[in-house]
Amino acid sequence: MFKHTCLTLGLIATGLVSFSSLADTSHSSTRAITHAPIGVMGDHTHSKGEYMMSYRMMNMEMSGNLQGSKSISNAQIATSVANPFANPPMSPPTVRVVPQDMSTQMHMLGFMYAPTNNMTLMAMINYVDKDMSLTTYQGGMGTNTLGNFDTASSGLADSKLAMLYRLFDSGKHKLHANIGWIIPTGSEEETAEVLTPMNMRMTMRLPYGMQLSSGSHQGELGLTYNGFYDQYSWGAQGLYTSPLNDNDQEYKVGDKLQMTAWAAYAVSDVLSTSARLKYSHSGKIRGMDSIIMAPVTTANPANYGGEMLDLALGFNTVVAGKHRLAFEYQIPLSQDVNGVQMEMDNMWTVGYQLAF
Ligand SMILES: [Cu+2]
Repeated sequence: MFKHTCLTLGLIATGLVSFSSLADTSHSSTRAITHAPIGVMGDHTHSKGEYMMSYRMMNMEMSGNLQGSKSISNAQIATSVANPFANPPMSPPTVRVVPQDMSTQMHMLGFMYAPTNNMTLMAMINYVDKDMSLTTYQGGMGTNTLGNFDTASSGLADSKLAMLYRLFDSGKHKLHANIGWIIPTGSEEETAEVLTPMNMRMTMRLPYGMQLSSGSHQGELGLTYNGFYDQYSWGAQGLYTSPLNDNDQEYKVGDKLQMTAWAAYAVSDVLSTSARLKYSHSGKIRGMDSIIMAPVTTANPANYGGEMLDLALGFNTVVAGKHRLAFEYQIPLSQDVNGVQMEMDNMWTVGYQLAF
């Protein structure tokens, strides 16, 4: 993991140096540094009458499992982690299916419009693609494995409408409020074929983490600060997201608090580099989907949420005066999950933005 991260960061740095020497003299009013790192949503407001389109792609890789903040092996999970749906001999006393790897890609299409100088409206549509590989242990006990299988889900995820309201703007310091509404436009009833401990192939509803949508309407409230001085910019954002209703399957995802702070340096007008810390805290799933009752860690609503601290490094560029391209690479510094959950390895976001 560490080797891979170093290699990737090295490649980014090499790319940065060659890019900055290529594109440093073009003059434009659009400076790369005026936007936050691309992983930050709702970071900036627009002036009256401005529009912006954006496309982001986010990729996240996970592998192995954590119990709290410590690694836990496959065999330990299969022999010691209780199955909350135990009903022997039909359903074993411990979890018998263990997640191995997961990758998530999210495509985000965004639109911004400012009807006044103080108010920017935002809409976002998301498409998500999830893949997970799992190992099934044989029968109700022991450490013999039956085999591996993959599950996948893809489609429209939750959408978002938001208003960014400017509270203060001196040019050097800017503060706005984020008020958002997340709309459950995706499905929370995705299914896939699984390999059971009894060596049967069955099509079942996928656990919560593999669904495309939370299924609930959610409210989001926050504050975003941006500061600018000379070749430097910095900022911070706090966002609190909470479901407003139980979904149709009678559960809701946990509340989520996200706090991030960043600093950026303008190598030139068209290139800036950034470093960012990101903290998030989210709660367990409340309630449950009575159709999701498999002997796998991800089927337990208590195995959701936790605390994470991440570090992200990135760059913003402006090409031909108005096309913004940006990249950010994120690794966890610490993870403390509720119950037993997969471990996040790394995440990256690439984005394109065009204002007109
Ligand atoms: Cu914008």
